[in-house]
Amino acid sequence: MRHILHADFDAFYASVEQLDNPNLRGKPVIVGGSPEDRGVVASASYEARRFGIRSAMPMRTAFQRCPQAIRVRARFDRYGEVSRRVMSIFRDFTTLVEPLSLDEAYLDVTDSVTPERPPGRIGRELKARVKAELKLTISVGVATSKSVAKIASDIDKPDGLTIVPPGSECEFLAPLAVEKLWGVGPKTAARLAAEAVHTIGDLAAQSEEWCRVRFGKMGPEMRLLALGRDDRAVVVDRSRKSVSAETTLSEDTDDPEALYELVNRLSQRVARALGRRELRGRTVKLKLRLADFATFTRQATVGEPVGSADEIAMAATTLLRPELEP
Ligand code: DCP
Ligand code: MG
Ligand code: MG
Repeated sequence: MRHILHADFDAFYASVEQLDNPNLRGKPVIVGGSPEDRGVVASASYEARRFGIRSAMPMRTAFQRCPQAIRVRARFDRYGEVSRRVMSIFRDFTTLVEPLSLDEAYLDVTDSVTPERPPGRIGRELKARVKAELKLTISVGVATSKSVAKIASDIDKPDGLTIVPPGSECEFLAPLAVEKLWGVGPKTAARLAAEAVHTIGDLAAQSEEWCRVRFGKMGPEMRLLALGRDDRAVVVDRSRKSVSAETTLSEDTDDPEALYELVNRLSQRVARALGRRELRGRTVKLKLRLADFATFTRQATVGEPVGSADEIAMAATTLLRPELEP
């Protein structure tokens, strides 16, 4: 049996801003673009969430909900620095660390578990070290698989520690909304709801055949996750092969101008990340996700390795253009 932790910072960008500027502490803080530029919320402090402010919401809506909110511009370099420090704390606990994004990672702590040091205790130690060294809180889920650990870390935010003891996975998952499962987006959830499947328990109760008939190959996989079964290993980030930036729009758009502008912004982020590591890239890849969550990629290998925002944006725009044609 394996013991997996999933750790994720609480309100990551907003918490870093509150840490660096004491005037922001205890206040509704939003990190993101300006309302005039159709900016969206990247991260909202828990004080701001009380007003119903959420990630990916238009900044304008956020200020309607909470006019006294304080907006700060994102400082990606700073978040990257905090991220490197937290990952290095994680690596003190185990070499098996798989970062998922700047603010979260899976840790396989199986080999560190002893009768005196059960997995839940390791989770507690991890939270304490991050708090002591970085003055920031993480939420941690402790389980026997990645899927359950990730769901667990999210369930008691902020500053949560949720332990799912071996054998109790089904019981833990059963009452939760089916959207909590990896790969179940709004569209799949709506199709499930039409069949009166609302909770993970509802899905777990269906037969493999039932799932396959309705959802194809994905069906039985979804069912296994609903049963708390997930054999995916924690994969250590080997030498970095790519640098990426992505965002989710709060509202779907097919406006070419808005999309080109977005490509420019993301290209700037990629260029900054490359610059920090003194890297350039030979292949530029564009990932698009449509309203129905269908995701596809287009890529091109360029003659001369690119590093600047303009070079990257040029290549990415060339990939995007044919996709916008009717
Ligand atoms: N982020 C973003 N745009 C999004 C979602 C997230 O730019 N649509 C950025 C800002 C977040 C960071 O990624 O601070 C981490 O994302 P999380 O989903 O972990 O969200 P938070 O850490 O902000 O909040 P939570 O406490 O829910 O984890
Ligand atoms: Mg987070
Ligand atoms: Mg996260």
